[in-house]
Amino acid sequence: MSLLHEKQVRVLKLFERLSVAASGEKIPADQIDARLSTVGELPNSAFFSCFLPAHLEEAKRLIEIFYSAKDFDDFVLLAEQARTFVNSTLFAFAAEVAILHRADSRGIIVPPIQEIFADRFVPADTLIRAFSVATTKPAGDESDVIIDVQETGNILDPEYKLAYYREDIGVNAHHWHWHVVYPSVYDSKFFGKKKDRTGELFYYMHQQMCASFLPPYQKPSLSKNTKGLPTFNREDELELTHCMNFGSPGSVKARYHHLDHESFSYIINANNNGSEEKKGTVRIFLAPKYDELGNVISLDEQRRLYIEMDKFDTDLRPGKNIIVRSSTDSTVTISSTYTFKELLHGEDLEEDRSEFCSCGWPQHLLVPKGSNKGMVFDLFVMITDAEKDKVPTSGKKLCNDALSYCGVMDEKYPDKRAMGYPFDRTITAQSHEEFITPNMKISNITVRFQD
Ligand SMILES: [Cu+2]
Repeated sequence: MSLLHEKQVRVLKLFERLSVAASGEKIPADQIDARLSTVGELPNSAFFSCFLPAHLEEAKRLIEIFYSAKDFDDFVLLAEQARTFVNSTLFAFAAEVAILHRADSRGIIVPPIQEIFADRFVPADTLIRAFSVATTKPAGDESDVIIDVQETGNILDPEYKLAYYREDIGVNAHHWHWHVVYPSVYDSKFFGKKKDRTGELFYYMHQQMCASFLPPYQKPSLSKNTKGLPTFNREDELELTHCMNFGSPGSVKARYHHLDHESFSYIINANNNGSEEKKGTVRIFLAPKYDELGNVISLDEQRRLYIEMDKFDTDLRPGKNIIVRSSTDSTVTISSTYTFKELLHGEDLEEDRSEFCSCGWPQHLLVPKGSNKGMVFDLFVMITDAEKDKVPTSGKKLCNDALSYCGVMDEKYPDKRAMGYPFDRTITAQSHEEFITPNMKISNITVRFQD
């Protein structure tokens, strides 16, 4: 086992069955490290919230205690003690921030929050059924237990229409992780490092999360439009045994569904009218074309609904260029996520992984749900001069997987333009024709949800 793998396994142990760690055996008070004397105020039964100043203050203290630990062993020692008496969510938050920011933890991947706190992502009745199946298995039966998550909610409740999105495990895990990468209690003086454009990124990432909702009622449909993009529900499984002890040697999993789409490619025809090769920044956005009554949404209103799909640089030869870009290469989505089990095996460990490597929008939610009849979207593409968009970089090729929502480690945000450009400002143009310049193009795409 490499040193990094060894560290990875020690970190995973800190999160194993964390929900119940604070209700286990107590360490005698006189044996608790004195540095931890200022934490442990919030009871484990309380809901930790980043919106409550007292909670945040305690989290900040714990982050700084963990970050100040003199070496990795010292950090693990402090964390092993803290997890037994600190509120478990507060602990997870502080420990993750410390791990993702400590130099001696570089390369370690924190386990997925949905496995750490599976009990917060899966309804209680599913967990109870899992218990009853796992504990009544015949002796010697080591097969996996898989329990279907029953849909909660009610179609008569209008809120239910958005449950697929608001309760999506990937969205919530992303949101948690983003706040670990950009903790609101981050004090650049204390950490000795500034993060670039965090306020703007905070606003932009959250605005994009909200814009991804997609009006559930949609009247008009162009049924003859063949340029359709199908979305559908895909089955997935969540391992529960790292959160709870089911008394069974095998896996115990909850089976659930989430929105997904087929991967696709953009094919963009671009003309370089100059006589020299140029670098262009391709910016791709998507927004609904009609409101719930079937009226075309005005451009200035629509601009707030545009979600960023991708942004990348490309070389443009003089004359005609055909740019082909796969949806899986998107710079808003994360390319790989790991389960607890994969991390235990030491999968994909790399010394130069940073907190930014594990941040990004879930790939399965890149495309909005659309509707059964087919919902029409405007797909907007713009190419700008990459020389003018460029920000100075160190040239180090670190993680830049989901740079649009997560930024790049130790570097400036990799685009000189405002986030969301060109939809970051009021648009006075009344029509697409008036708005569009030769470096832009809008096409219609129909997104059809297949039940
Ligand atoms: Cu948030």
